Amino acid sequence: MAERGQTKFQIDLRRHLREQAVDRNLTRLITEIAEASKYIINSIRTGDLGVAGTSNLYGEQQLALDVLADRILEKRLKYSGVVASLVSEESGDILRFHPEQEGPYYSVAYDPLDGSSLVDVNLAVGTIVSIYAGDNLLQPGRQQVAALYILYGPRTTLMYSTGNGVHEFAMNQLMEYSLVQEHVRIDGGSGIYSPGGQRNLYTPGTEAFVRSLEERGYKLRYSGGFVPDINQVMIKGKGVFLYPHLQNRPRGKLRLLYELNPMAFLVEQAGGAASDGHRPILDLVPQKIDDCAPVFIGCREDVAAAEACIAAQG
Ligand code: FDP
Repeated sequence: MAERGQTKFQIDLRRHLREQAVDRNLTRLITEIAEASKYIINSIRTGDLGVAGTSNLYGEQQLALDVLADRILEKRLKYSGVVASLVSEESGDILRFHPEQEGPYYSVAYDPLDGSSLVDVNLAVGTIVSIYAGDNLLQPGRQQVAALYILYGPRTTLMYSTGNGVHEFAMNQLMEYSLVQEHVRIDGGSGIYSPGGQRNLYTPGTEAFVRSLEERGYKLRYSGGFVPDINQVMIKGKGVFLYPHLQNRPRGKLRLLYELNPMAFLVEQAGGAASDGHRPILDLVPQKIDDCAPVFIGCREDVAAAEACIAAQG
């Protein structure tokens, strides 16, 4: 098993998927996404940072980069021959295809460029992907067969799971993803917290939870980007991220299909937990592709403490 720091640069993503006995079509799908990310990185590094003049299904103004990243991924997925349906946070339309490859086929929900408001200030952003077998995208997250995110930071890293732990890769000088660490674990205890949303709009339960963390000396570590913030929990192996229900936004902000389900799958696979304050995120049954939910995600103890505060005070 590769440990962080003992980088096994000889193991690339495709080989790792093969060694994990991941089926050929799912391997193809994941490696197509990894290929697409190379073009997304290039766009982030050199592309237009301005607005596109369009808005997404949440009414948020789209950046030219949001639109471009979306197109890059859509094209790759469409021509992979193994995708039956896909939906992007940016377009909001379910696209259906006839998979041409023999064997199992998949459905994909993705956020091509999460953290758009960080692009102009040059902070880390990411791509998040959720994968189901078959063609139904409106399933509880527990039915996912794979999830991954790519973090475009000073380095580009990729974290994936096909249900057998979480594995971290880093892009090398040849622009290939090389294994850094297998079986990433969130078991380093607590100590850091990343609180999303406006504090003055927290409900009494969330406020009590955050106050209890502060009283115990937790350090605030919040970037404002969901991918880097979750990656911090993964790599440090500890801590909790929250974007709770707010007094004026009872469903929170983050999207179940594109953001919460894939991250909850990865975090659970790493031994952590993800809750909407009452139940596991992965058990929520989506009604619509644009459903949102509150989230408390990270080390098990902190998520359980959040649930207890919300049960007591709302
Ligand atoms: P962004 O709006 O910049 O795209 O869901 C997107 C997201 O960023 C997350 O990456 C981040 O955690 C959250 O929204 C930040 O939301 P606020 O702007 O409400 O703080």
